[in-house]
Parts: sequence; C-alpha cells; structure tokens
Amino acid sequence: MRTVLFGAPGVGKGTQAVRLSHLLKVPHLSTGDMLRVARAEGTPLGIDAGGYMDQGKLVPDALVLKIVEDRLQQDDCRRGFILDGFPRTEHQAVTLDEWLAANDAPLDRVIQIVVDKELILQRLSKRGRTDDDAAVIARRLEQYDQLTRPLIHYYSEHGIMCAVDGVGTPDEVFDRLAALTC
Ligand code: B4P
Repeated sequence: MRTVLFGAPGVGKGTQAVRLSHLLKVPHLSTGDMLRVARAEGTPLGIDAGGYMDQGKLVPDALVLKIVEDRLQQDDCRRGFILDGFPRTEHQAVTLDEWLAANDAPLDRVIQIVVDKELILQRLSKRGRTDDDAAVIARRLEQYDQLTRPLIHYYSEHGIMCAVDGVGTPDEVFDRLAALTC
C-alpha cells in the first residue's frame, strides 16, 4: 500500500506514521527526519536545508525531491510505503505522481489528520524541537496554509483523499487510522 499522511505541522503525522508502518509492514519515509539526518551528518544538502527549517520555511523542492527520489528507489519501497511530510507543494505532488506512474504503482490514498490550530500550538510548544519556537511555528503554519493545504483539492480531484480526526490520545487516533487502512 502506498499511503501519504497529510496535515499541518504538529497534527501527529510523524507519531502515527511510525505506528502505521509497523502495522502495514512498509517503510516510514519522513522528509523531516531525512533532512534532520542530512543536517546532523553535515552534508551540503543538510546544511542548506537547515537554514530554511530554522526559519520555518519549506526547504526548496529540488533538495527535497532529490532525497525522496533516492529513497523511493530502494528495494524496501517496492511493497509500499508511508510518506510523512511529503509532498508539501504542488510541484512535489505532481513529481511524485510522475515517478509512481512510471512504475505503474500510483498512490492508494492520502489521509489528512485534522487538528485545530490551538491544539497544534499546545502540542508543538511542549515538544521543544529547535523549530518549535513560537515565531517559527507561526511561519510553518503560514507556509502550510499557502503551499501545502491546496493539495487537499489536488488529491480530492484524484479521488484518493480522506480525513481522520486527530484529536484524542495517540492510541485513539491510531485506531481511527487503522480502521481506514486495514
Ligand atoms: P516535519 O519533521 O515534517 O515536522 P512536523 O510537520 O512538525 O512533524 P509532525 O507533524 O510529523 O509532528 P507530530 O505531529 O508527529 O518537518 C520539519 C521541517 O522540515 C519543515 O518545517 C520544513 O522546513 C522541512 N520539510 C520537511 N518535509 C518537507 C517537504 N516535503 N518540503 C519542504 N520542506 C520540508 O508531532 C508533534 C508533537 O505532537 C509531538 O511532540 C508529538 O509527541 C505530539 N503529539 C502527536 N500526536 C499527539 C496526540 N494525539 N496527543 C498529544 N500529543 C501528540
């Protein structure tokens, strides 16, 4: 199964993607994690990306597409995957569709996790990652509204969009996701 977990920063994509990956026995591909690893390793891509992440901006498409393309070509993705935090722009979404169409293996579903902004702010302020500072969170939410939210329309038109309520304990949200995916 090829699944995208979609939603604003802090809705629980990363939290739930790890669990779903165990349930469905497919790899969890988080672009946020990949970028943080590249940064920690001090690669040119990681250093470049880090500057954007610290400001709450999306990392340029060319950098993100490069790491995702490399990862999708690995053998463990043949049986499917859970994409977490990708795609985040229309260009990323269209490029992903082109790659998958070339292998005759299109996305099966895009699941939006829905949480209101007030709760997102509470969750992220508790997490304490370097990009969880209040001003940076505000910029990340703004970038989501401008660049990522329009993908709901894109995937709805493709007939593969659905949504789950992300309010509740991680176990409660996971049960809702599992009911949709199994
Ligand atoms: P990400 O790493 O994807 O950051 P995120 O959206 O905040 O993560 P996520 O939404 O998965 O966190 P979660 O809710 O699980 O991206 C970081 C940055 O990388 C971006 O700002 C951007 O600069 C760059 N980037 C990544 N992908 C990119 C792309 N495709 N294109 C361009 N740039 C890209 O967790 C949030 C908190 O909530 C946690 O503390 C968690 O414990 C808590 N939580 C989760 N579920 C909960 C629940 N049910 N109840 C209570 N707390 C909960």
